[in-house]
Amino acid sequence: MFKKIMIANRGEIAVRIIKACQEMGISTVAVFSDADRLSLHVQIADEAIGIGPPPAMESYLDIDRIIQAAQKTGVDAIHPGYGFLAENAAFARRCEKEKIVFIGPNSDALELVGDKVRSRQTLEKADIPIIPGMKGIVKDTSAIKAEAQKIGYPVMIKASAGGGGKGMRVVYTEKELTPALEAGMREAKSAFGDESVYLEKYIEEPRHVEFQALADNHGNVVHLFERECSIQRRHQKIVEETPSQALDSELRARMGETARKVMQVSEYNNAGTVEFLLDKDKNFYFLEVNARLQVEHPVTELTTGVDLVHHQIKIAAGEKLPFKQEDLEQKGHAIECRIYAEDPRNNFLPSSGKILYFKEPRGPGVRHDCGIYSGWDVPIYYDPILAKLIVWAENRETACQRMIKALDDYVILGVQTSIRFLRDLIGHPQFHKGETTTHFIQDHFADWTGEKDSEEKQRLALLAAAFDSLHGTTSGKGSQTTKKEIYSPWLSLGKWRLGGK
Ligand code: MV4
Repeated sequence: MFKKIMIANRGEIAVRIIKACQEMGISTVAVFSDADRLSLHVQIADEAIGIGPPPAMESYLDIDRIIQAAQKTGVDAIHPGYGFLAENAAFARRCEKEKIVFIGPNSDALELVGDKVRSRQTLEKADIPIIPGMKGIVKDTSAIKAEAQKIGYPVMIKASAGGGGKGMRVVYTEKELTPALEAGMREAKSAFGDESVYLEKYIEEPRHVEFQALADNHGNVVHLFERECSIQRRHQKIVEETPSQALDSELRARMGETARKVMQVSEYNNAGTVEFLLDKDKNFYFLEVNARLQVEHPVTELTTGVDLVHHQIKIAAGEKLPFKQEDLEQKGHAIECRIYAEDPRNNFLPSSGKILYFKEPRGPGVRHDCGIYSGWDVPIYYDPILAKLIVWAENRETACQRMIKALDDYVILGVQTSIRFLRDLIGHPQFHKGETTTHFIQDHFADWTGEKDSEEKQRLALLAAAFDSLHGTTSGKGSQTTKKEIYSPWLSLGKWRLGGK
């Protein structure tokens, strides 16, 4: 087993991974940009090392600096978390070359699943259901027109290097095709440096259902059932849950077997997720592989009892999976809400500033994966996810009630957050019925304004914050690297302000 692991990430996911390492008796190295000197992940790691200026391109995305930091601290392995370098085949290859274990898939598999066109070709040969569409990239417009005719409108333009909805366009008639192609190619070029696009049949109002998989280095592959992630806003997931209300046990088994086959055919190892679109008639189509630990992994952990980060580390160290498919089952229901520093009343604009006060919900079946503390400044440079609130209960109804109560109990002052929006979302009758498609937010929350927290609740929370500060019950902990700067948020609270920037 590894002695020392570097976590090449920040925020709640770095904290999550550091804790897993500590549980396994593995020493941890955090990395931090200048904007993250005082961040929680730095404070809880055994060691921490600076990797450069705040912009991610010069720190968390800089392969040379990360590798140098790994060599300097003498780590055996690097866990990339999600985002940043997690799905970067060049980074995985570099780790392989430097004899540092990359805790994730091998670089060939990473490259294959990152190439939408090539993975469609590979998987189609293996009889995996893919969305009907083009087999390869064609650059000339008249040939693409003919393809669109063959597929049948509406069609969707996608970037070959794509993901995250960039370069995507829905086209309903032939007349719109050429301008949409040009726009899609321009967007793909600027987002991925590759203008290649292809066409697929457009699936209307699909559900997004993904299957978690684990594959060891000895050919064993299991799936850990599905996550329903249809509730998204601009390709950003907001709420995830498992089990999906759209699957029965027969469909679940078929999709799960398909997910395993995708992993086998791609010669994939470690943790990965196979995404499907599910149409109104319950046809499912392979969408893509997410070659990383995902933000929403905790709902799978709570319903299967499997710690995905532990297994990622064990697989990377060469261990065999200790369970078979038939050993795994889903128990109860789990829901996750992502807590962002953003203003849902103002087009979800990121909100930066100091966390003046922070009280996390607690209780049976409540898990809080968190990257912040009272007094910490939310930097403007990165994805504004602060924490994730995850609940488990025996059934969906109770899980919803538990989530609503937990959101009601959750206090963050100083920055705007999505908490109140999430509470209304989980409380919506359509959500209650499990009728969640990718159009949910658009259909039901397009012009949500919501209620503000009452003045009284805010005043009470501030009072509690002041009380805490007098008694020193909440304070940041020092760390190896930042010991000199032991920090008391209460000395630098500044002006008491509730709004956030
Ligand atoms: C689609 C689709 C409909 N038809 N492909 C969005 C992100 C990217 N990874 C794939 N996406 C979609 N691909 C076809 N042929 C609809 C979407 C889509 C979507 C998918 C999953 C979750 C939310 C979504 C929101 C809008 C569009």
